[in-house]
Amino acid sequence: MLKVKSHGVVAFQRLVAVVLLSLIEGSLALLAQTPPKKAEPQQGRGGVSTGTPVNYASRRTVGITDPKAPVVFEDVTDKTTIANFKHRSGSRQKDYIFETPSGGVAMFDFDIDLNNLPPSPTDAGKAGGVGQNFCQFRGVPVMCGPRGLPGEGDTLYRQKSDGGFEDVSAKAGVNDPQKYYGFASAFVHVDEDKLLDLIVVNDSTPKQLYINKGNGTFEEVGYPSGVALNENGREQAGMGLAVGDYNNDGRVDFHITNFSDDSNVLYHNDGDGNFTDITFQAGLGEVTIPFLGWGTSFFDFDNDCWLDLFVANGHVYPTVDVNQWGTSFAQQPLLFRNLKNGKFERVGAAPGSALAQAWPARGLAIGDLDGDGRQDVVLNNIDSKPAILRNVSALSNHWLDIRLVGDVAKKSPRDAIASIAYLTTGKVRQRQDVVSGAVYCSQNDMTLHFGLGAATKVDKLEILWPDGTWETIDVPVVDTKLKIIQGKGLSR
Ligand SMILES: [Ca+2]
Ligand SMILES: [Ca+2]
Ligand SMILES: [Ca+2]
Ligand SMILES: [Ca+2]
Repeated sequence: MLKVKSHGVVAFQRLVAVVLLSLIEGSLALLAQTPPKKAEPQQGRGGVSTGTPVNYASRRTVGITDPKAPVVFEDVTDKTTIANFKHRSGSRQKDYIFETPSGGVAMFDFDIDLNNLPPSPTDAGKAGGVGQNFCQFRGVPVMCGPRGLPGEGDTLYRQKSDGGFEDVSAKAGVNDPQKYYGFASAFVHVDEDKLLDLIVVNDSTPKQLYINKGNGTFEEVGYPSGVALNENGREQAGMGLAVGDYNNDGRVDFHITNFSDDSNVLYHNDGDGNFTDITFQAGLGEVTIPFLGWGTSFFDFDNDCWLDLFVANGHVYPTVDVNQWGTSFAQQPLLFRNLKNGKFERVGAAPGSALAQAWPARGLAIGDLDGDGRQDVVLNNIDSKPAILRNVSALSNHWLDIRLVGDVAKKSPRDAIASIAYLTTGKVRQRQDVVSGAVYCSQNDMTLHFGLGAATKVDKLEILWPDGTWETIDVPVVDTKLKIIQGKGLSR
């Protein structure tokens, strides 16, 4: 655990802990859709589908700046003790796929068995080496996987009354007998029946959406819901997962990151268990193609009541830096502003600002590190130190942070996971869910952050607690953080 200390011009007012999780994952990554007749590996045991090979004269994932852009984030890493932390994930040359997922970031306020390895690219061409049958990406030897490597099922543990746990995966119908290459997952309310549902994002295999039937079992609806594949009926690399209601229609949508030479994907929740891939209509398609995305989160960086989108990027193949494929190992992060009309636009990177820098990023966590009402960002970067991105954008809009505390006696967890807060200002009704997981191996601050735009008062704040009960709270002030205890209202 590393603490972020107050330092120089960075006036961090609160003690905030940033925990860097050095996790090596045990597993790797159309409208109503139908399963493909047969899953066909597109590149033998290597990589994921990546389109037609194209050579570029320059990188498209670093050094893209806009001199006219305002500075949104300032990299303050070296002003903190985080500067001394270095994450390391296996070899530089990345011979094996498990050297590439790296780890994540968790943010909260707290006052291999190496037998039977697949061929390694380093051994490629060596006489008698195990690398004689190495895997290729565009004709260049790379690590193998995930295709061709054994996957792993998923496990759901149910807590028993004696405090122990039992494995209910098969009984509940979430054990993933196909053994897809799972990356990100989240329990979240997909429909309005007050029962938590589950989405599992898998690498190079279909995504799974499990609807909670309320009797201890789930129904897997990935294909009929439209989230198993993209709009072209293709499996994608499925790394990170953002959950949030970006268009303020009261239903939670999904944004999922993918491989380079493929776009990330935005699924709009149409209701009644239907989702539509609207990535390109929303402006999130073309621009994301050169990037290999990992952690992603919806958050309102400019406090205008509409959720924006952050994406951490970085490639898995070091060899991309010595080939002219238009991509790079370290990549700029992407910030997209919500244009309030169903579309997003990439926020330009002011030269010298954090958005102009390139990192080999993986994990991502969002939270207000300095309590100034602007959401900050922490990236965990493979084989290097993390990056702390302080939000320094113009602070003209109002905001409200809400920390929910559930009542255990009413069978709501104390951390209030599964709660939903609905906040109304004027004609805009925003929704924020208390979610654990998603992003990518990381945990955002579970404080719910609402941008209020020009509003200086909250017209209505409704809380739907995990036990299914509603509570309406009078909000006396804005531009502050409030704690709400189930059944007891505001607390100091
Ligand atoms: Ca549900
Ligand atoms: Ca929505
Ligand atoms: Ca916004
Ligand atoms: Ca801040």
